[in-house]
Amino acid sequence: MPVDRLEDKVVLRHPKGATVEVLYYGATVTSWKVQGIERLFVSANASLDGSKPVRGGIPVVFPCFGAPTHRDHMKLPQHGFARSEEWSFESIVLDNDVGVSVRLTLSPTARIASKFERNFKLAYVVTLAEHQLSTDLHVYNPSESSHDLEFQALFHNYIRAPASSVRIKPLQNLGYYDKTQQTDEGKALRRIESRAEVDVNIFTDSVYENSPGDYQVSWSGGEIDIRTKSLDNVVVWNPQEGGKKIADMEENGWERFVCVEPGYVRGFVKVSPGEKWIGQQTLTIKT
Ligand code: TA6
Repeated sequence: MPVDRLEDKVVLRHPKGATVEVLYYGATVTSWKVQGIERLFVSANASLDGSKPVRGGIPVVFPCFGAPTHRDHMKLPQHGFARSEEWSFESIVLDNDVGVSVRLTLSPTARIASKFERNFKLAYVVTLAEHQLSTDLHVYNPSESSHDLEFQALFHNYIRAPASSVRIKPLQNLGYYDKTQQTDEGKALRRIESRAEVDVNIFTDSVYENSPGDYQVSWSGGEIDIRTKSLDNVVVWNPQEGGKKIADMEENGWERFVCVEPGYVRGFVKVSPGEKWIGQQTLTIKT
């Protein structure tokens, strides 16, 4: 069966051997295997039972990135609610030799509405090809009033890779907010990226502006390329030893991943009633 619907997740299998697992909780992609090799990092201490967001895989960040700053988001936790709600399986979108694809959805529940009053409908399409994984987030504003839906969105990719040899490009000359350094007003320090290839050998938490949308993430022995649409920013994160303070991080887990997270997180996407927005990424195994 190319699509197995289990109690807590859906498993996609490509005829050429690749597999992907998507938890209904958070619509979190928790595994992506190509040629039998796991390409995503999930902490051995991650909770996969729906009690907290998954530490690893691809959590979906919506409608706020980090602590809320928009007046519509003020009651929400860090990174919003999408990663900690139960999504519904809607349909198999594609099932052929090229790709296998499913669509999950999330609409307001009483619990969400108690913290986020705007109407919305989210659809998440996960597509597995022989060497590729695509995730598309569709955000609809079904509101019948005149309220715009204003949000941020991001794919929090935990790429399995030896952090000490990871290099990310092209980010040179981009402006970025360095969240590891604060200004006197307590804001992230704005810098210009001077490096042709960015590493994560020290604690890194950088939010790039006006980023090119396509990235190469390489390390000794591997490379994953990321192509995106409608995502103006990319975040590069690795906590290094600070990862010891993250309760669900496995021992020295930060040595085994880099987060490269395409998103729209500087300012807000605004979707008018009846309109929709789609943010997309495709991860391709190069080596
Ligand atoms: O995307 C980077 C980031 O926002 C970091 O600042 C870091 O805290 C990380 O996400 C993890 O956040 P989480 O809420 O999952 O612990």
